[in-house]
Amino acid sequence: MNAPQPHSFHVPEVNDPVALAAFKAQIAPLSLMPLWERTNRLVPGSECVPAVWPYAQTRPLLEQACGLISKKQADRRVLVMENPALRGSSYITNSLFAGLQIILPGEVAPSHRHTPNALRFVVEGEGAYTSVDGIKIQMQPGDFVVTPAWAWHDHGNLGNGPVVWMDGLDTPFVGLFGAHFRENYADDTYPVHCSADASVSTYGFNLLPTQHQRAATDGQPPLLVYSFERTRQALSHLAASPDQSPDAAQGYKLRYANPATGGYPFTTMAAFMQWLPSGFRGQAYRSTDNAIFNVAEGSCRVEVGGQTHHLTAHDVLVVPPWETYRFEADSHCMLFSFTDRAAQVALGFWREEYLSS
Ligand code: GTQ
Ligand code: FE2
Repeated sequence: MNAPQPHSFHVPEVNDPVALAAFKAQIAPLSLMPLWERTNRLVPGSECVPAVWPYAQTRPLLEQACGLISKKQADRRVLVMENPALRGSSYITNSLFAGLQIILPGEVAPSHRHTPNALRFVVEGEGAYTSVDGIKIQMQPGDFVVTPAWAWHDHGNLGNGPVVWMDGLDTPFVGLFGAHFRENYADDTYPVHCSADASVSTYGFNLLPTQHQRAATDGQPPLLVYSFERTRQALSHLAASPDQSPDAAQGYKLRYANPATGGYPFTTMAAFMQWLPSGFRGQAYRSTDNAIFNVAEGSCRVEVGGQTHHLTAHDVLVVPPWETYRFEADSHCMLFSFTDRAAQVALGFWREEYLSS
């Protein structure tokens, strides 16, 4: 008896472009296409480009908008920072939304809720608050504020001057999944049932209520505000400790953590504060993060996309995924940033690389 012949059948080498084109046309009406004719890119990076929004440019425009539309009319008086390669999308990268919001004394941004997660980084001004599911949070410059998905939120300004903050949302994720829900609250403001900083006094001290263990670990971040004061203290202690050296590319860098899990404050977004010491010359670096930076204090230079940008306080920089960039600081610089790293890590996609320059 003969042993079975594993390769006994004949696969012809064919390359008949006319027949292939006819085949493609034949299957097209059935919503089918040949994978071998795929044209989209299969390399890291996106069509997004690096870009800077200098605060010296955006600040007067925010003020101009105040004279053109009321908070009530606008709902949220926000200048959306659109990536120059994504005009019309309202997104700063393929995965993130970023805007600058201004609120005048006495104004209220009416309460609503939506499935996208939101974060605020306070840029300028005193006296604003945001109320998140009835917890009233005072907003100080440099504070990082968390508005979890589906939490009711309204904003107000009880101070004497305008308040500006940067909004970061994961709206494109919700769009990708077709899961964007949104509703307005019946009144302008949701009833406040907690005094200021209730989330901080409960969750801000390495203590967790045992009864709330499940709620605190089911993904919703329990801590809603990370003060600039304490972040700055933690960073300066880190920088001063003898057993810590700065990261070659990022300087001294802290990640904002969900105190109940140690993980990211959102399922999608990560947030960071970093300090570039005076004279810092960073190593070239790239990662798959879609990253948005906001200069909290000081100034620095960034080399990205073949250009050098000088950044000063409150300037916004977007670095697209897998784009090489390099920081330098002559005097010190404090940089806030948020990225889509939480989602990328959870999904197993995130990568980084330090490059020799
Ligand atoms: O403040 O609730 O920039 O819902 C975009 C969507 C801000 C907000 C934005 C929003 C908000
Ligand atoms: Fe909102």
